[in-house]
Amino acid sequence: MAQATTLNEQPKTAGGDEPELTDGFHLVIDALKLNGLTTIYGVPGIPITDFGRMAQAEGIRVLSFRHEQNAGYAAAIAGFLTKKPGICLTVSAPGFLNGLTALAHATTNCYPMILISGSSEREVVDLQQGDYEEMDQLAIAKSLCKAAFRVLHAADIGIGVARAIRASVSGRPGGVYLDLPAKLFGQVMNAEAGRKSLVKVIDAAPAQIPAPSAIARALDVLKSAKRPLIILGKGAAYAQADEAIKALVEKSGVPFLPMSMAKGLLPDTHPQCAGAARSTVLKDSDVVMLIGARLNWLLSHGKGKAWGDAPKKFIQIDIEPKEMDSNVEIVAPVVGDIGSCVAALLDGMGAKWNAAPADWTGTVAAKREENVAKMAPRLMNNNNPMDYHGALGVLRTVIKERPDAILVNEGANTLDLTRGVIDMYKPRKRLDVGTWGVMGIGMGQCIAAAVETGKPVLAIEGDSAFGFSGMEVETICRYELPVCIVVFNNDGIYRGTDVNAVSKDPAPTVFVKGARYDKMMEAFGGVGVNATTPDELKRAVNAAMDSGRPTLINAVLDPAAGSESGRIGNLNPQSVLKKK
Ligand code: ADP
Ligand code: TPW
Ligand code: MG
Repeated sequence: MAQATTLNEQPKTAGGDEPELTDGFHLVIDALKLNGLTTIYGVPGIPITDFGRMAQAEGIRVLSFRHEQNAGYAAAIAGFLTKKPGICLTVSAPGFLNGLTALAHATTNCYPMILISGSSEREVVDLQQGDYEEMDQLAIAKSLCKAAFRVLHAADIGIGVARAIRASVSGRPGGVYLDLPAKLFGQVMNAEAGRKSLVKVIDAAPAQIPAPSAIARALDVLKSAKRPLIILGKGAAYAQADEAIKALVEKSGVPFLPMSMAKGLLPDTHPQCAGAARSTVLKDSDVVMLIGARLNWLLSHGKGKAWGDAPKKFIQIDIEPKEMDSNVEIVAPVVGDIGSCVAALLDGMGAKWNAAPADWTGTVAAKREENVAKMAPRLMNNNNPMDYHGALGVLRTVIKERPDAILVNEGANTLDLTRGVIDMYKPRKRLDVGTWGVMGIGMGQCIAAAVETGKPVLAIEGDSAFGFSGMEVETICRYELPVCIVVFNNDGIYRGTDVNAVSKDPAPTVFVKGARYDKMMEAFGGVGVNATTPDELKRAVNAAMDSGRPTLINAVLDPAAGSESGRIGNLNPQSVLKKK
């Protein structure tokens, strides 16, 4: 253990001057800066209020939120977008707990993030003597993240921050908790010793090169396929191996299916994209190569009705060896980082690789054209009140004309239909609810997307989904971020039409009818618009995207337009007593 912690009695310098001192506050700031971590998302309070001020004074961008959960979601998606851990800073117990949901979310989604939380004094917490905001935070965080560390001595701050960074980004990325007790911030030590105690993390996420035998095995299986399919997941988007992935897909000629946040890795309009032929390719493929996608519930666990009866062989590329065989047998596991794996596969394919069989690619293309044609007229309707397709037809064009904009999306029908309708053209432009389908990521993602990329953001939000983080419109106005929020207001969760037949209370899924979410944005100086037709919506969104001013458009939708739970109503348990 380092001992330089308590030292108020520093050795005098040669000239007899006072030695230069530093403290816990500045060592944490310096450790973050040394590692290129220059943005913090958080909420101030004891014991980190001054820390935020000092960090700002030292050139760190500090984004102060209205609720820690939203700051945490911002940090999590910053990690996804940048491959560096997003930093969330919270106060003790309640602030920590508010941030913890986002830390667990980051871990579940494989986003690198560090939750830094102030905490009460160990001596008091461990004896449960009732300190201000007392809680054994480290113990609670442990089960919800990849790693959890506590620093007790200023001289260990450099090591603590380095360990947190490495743990979050190496291997499968995820959330890390760093516990900093209040007393640590005020600890003083010699500045030179402090500087020396800091660690610049070298090669934080080392390349993991796949075994040549694993590559050969995977290529043999792919070569044997009559009806191959490539599934791209958000791990592939995270890896930032965009050119190599495009080359692999195009050289192989294999149809590809992007998972939600992998959309745009290759454009959804690419001739090999099978997004609009999803059920056909899942059912009829014989070899499936997964690249940074898990066979979890989002892919029906790789079995059952969605995958049809024909036997399948799975090739899986993932950095996490334990992911293999998690749901079905993986005949060709390729363990390594996606950049290295895809490069090795491309190399192994050599100069003469036979593209995927033309009868299969032709079948997939025909199915896709058929489905696209079927949807086209629905997207052009100008109904009043609007339905989802009428509104999305307009927003689809907005993204087509602005492929650099970032799309944030949450809700049920609002999520499922937006994902299906809006084509993405560039990597990491679509951010959404992720693996848990969690509501509330919206405003945190908008803020981080604008801050980290400098690009305009369009958020398409269910009215329920928006409510989980709606207060952050003030944050968006305060930092003057180029965010346009469209609330699909159908008066409730899934639909606004439920009626409670037995009392005066409203049904559990409905909200105040005719609510005006646009007024929330106006309350903080942003632009609010009430749009009742696709034409009005189009004008308002274009104006917002052109001006970059914080805007909220209340898009009035037919309350009867949606369906229960969007596309996943089948996951609802059924009661035998349920009335018909
Ligand atoms: P989706 O929801 O898009 O299907 P998942 O979150 O289920 O995607 O899967 C992402 C997978 O990508 C995880 O299993 C994770 O281990 C993997 N992954 C993340 N980053 C990398 C990387 N750089 N190289 C290889 N695999 C990665
Ligand atoms: C943290 C459960 C899933 S979808 C949804 C809820 C509450 C809202 C759907 O209504 P919305 O969309 O947003 O208005 P639309 O278009 O269908 O009307 N709590 C959390 N996460 C989840 N997923 C839920 C609850 C849920
Ligand atoms: Mg709704």
